Amino acid sequence: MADLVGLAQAIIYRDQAKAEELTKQAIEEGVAPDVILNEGLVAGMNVVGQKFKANEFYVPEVLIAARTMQRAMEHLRPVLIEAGTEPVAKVIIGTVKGDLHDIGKNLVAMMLEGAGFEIIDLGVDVSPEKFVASVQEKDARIVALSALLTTTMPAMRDTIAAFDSAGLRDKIRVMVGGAPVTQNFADEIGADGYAPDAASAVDTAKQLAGVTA
Ligand code: B1M
Repeated sequence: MADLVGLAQAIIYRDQAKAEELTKQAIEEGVAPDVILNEGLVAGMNVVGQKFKANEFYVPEVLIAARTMQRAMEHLRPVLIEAGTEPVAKVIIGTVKGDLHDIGKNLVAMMLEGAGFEIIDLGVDVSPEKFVASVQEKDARIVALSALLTTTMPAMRDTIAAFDSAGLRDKIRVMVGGAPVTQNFADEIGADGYAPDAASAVDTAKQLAGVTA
């Protein structure tokens, strides 16, 4: 019988082989893919996020848990697509222009994917023009900007200004984060949301998507 509690545990304890095995088993038994996603994988990642916030897990544990989930997702993704399960929302994420740091941004992307968001990752050193083009092309609702350098924080403001100039500002919600970024800075540049860490980024993205966190 499908073991979704065991699947969640496999994510929390970062047991990749078990996570893949239980995901395949649940698919073979005909469990609905959104149930496998929400009651197995996302439930596990939620606990990982809580443990990260409580300083019970650190960056390596979260990264490995997220990778475990991604391996399980490789089996589930085709079934989800076939079933037409809608993602929570589409998120375009990137580290802003001039900034090459991506460890935190990748962690945020993985946690968001773990929470059911569809992620379009533009990478690092992303210009305002590239963010604008991606929003136009992908029709995403949320844009997530990361910066690790005080010298690249102004690029967040420039990116929001570029959305304004392109007439896109009302169509999207912009969230910002990264070690030097604060709620005050987010307010100052007119961002819609801020999160201090990857687990809180999930709560912020859910709020921006209109989903109860
Ligand atoms: Co650089 N670097 N670095 N660096 N680097 C810092 C950031 C620095 C604080 C080190 C220091 O001087 N003490 C300093 C910045 C100082 C400042 O601006 N005030 C610095 C500097 C100066 C530089 C260079 C200029 C060094 C040089 O060349 N002279 C250079 C700049 C290159 C560039 O970007 N143009 C540089 C280069 C590099 C490496 C390439 C060597 C490497 C990056 C590798 C990579 O990312 N692939 C690197 C690293 C690793 C660091 C440190 C050591 C670690 C950063 C990190 O990955 N942390 C960092 C010092 C430090 O933090 N101790 C440092 C772990 C990561 C999980 O945390 O990224 O904060 P973090 O992400 C967190 C939160 O911030 C949040 O969630 C994450 C998880 O909880 N978060 C978001 C992040 N994005 C978010 C987005 C959200 C929400 C939350 O919503 C959208």
